[in-house]
Amino acid sequence: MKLGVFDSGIGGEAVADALRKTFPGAEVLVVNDRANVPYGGKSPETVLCLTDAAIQSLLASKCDVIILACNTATALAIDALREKYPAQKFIGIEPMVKTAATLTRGKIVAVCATSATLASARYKRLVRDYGAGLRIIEPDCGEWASLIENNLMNRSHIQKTIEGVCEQGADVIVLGCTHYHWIKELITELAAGRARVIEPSEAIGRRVKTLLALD
Ligand code: DGN
Repeated sequence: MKLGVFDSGIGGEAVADALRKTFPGAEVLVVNDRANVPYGGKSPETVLCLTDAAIQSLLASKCDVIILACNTATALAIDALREKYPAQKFIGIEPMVKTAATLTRGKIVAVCATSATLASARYKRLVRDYGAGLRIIEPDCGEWASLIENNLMNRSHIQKTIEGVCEQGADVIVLGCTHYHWIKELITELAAGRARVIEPSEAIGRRVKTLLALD
């Protein structure tokens, strides 16, 4: 089995690691677009164009499925890519609003994601379909992906944000950008005893199994 993983940068590596654990025998090809990362502040047209160009090697490698391990690219490009390449199976990654809704006790949830993801029609649909009755806090995480990509992120960059959402009562923090996997431990520590932190890496393996009917 051949799995293709795309992200603008190092967020995809976390998803690829999770897939390698779930499917030890699979060939996992990872592509990123370090020349153009971050995608979070780019227009929908640009994100589509860059993602389309970046996945060409995965398409040429005839992957059984291409995983857009990037919330931003999923939000802005997956529909158009599915239409353009109907023979190719795609899986996207979206902020786990549905899971958060089942986990929150206080009905207050924080979604940390890029501004492009938060502004997308796809995310708004997700909130409409699964976020009824929730108060969703969307803190400004605009610089996070770049800081993580450049290995410059530290506690001081996120402490205020995480304290802020916890003080507002959020008891679930959704990591809606795959880059944030790399600071999950720090966020978990800062939110300890107040909010749990969720991300989709393991759910992706389950989606691959379902899509390829492997169970
Ligand atoms: N890792 C990407 C995401 O999940 O949205 C985007 C990071 C970026 O390029 N800003």
